[in-house]
Amino acid sequence: MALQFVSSPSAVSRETGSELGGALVGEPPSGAVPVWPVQRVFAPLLGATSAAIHETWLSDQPVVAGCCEGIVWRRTNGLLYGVIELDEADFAASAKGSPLQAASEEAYRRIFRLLDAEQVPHLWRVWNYLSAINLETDGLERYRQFNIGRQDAFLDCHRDATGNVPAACAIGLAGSPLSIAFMAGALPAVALENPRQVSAYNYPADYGPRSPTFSRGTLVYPPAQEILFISGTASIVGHETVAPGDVAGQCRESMANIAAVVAEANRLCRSGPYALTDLSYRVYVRQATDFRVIRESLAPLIGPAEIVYMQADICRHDLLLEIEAMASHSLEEA
Ligand code: 3EB
Repeated sequence: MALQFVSSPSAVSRETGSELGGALVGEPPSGAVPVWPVQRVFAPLLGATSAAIHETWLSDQPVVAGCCEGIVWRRTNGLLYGVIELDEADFAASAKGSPLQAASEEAYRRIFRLLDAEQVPHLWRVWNYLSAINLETDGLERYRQFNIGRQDAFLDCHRDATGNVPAACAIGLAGSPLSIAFMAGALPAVALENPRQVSAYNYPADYGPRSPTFSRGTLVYPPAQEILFISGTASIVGHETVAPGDVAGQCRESMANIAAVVAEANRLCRSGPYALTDLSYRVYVRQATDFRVIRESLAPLIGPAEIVYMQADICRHDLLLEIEAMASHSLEEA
């Protein structure tokens, strides 16, 4: 397969030239970090056999590297992976809302400028991390500040802020800078929504002055390949949190939502059907003490699939977990 996702407890020791980028999840490393774009997701792993996991996208196509306006990126034929980290303190003097709002808007503006310049205009998947995501400052929760900056950048850069929007997650990590990784492509994604949920870009104003700009999932098309990205998915039906305070109930609702997005993917995909048991999962757990219940609740629904669990904060205070997933199929050339 042209683009491959690999996960390993140790750093890829020597660069092979096929690395596009990835993430370093878990404890900060004591030694060297990879030279390719790596998103640092420093959060305690739960139930893992290693302190950290190196996740890497590998390509069998020639890879070109670049760095622009603080974005470290690599690209190959038809797709680009990049990472940007911004320090909110650098935006303290901004006239536009809070430092976080200004940093979020600036990060997305830079991403869109890069994608235009590199002619990979279609944002496929975005991984957003910020610190203290539920903290209210100046009367507005920080996640909601982030949503204002993100949506402003989409609108000002003449991007759709509804419908054709990327898959995403937005997660709180203690002590993290604003960190955004993204994958973009030359071909548009097929955006997926969930019939059980109001589209996030249509959430009512109860959840903040601006709606979040993401789809429930995307089908994306590297050459001869189809990848399914399922966005961060939580215990939300319609637009409301369900099963507050009930961690097993939130597991069931989250998986019912993922199953509904997979069903949409299977309606729209070009490859064969996707199944819950052949996705690879990342699960964000708000309270480490809920981990065992979550693992036991998910096991019968997911089977032996690859699952990485970590402690992190979810964007609504009443959500106890969030689950994201992905899978890849090769496409037969006609
Ligand atoms: C939700 O469904 C839960 O703001 O990018 C999930 C995935 C969530 C992505 C984002 C937020 C985001 O509203 C939260």
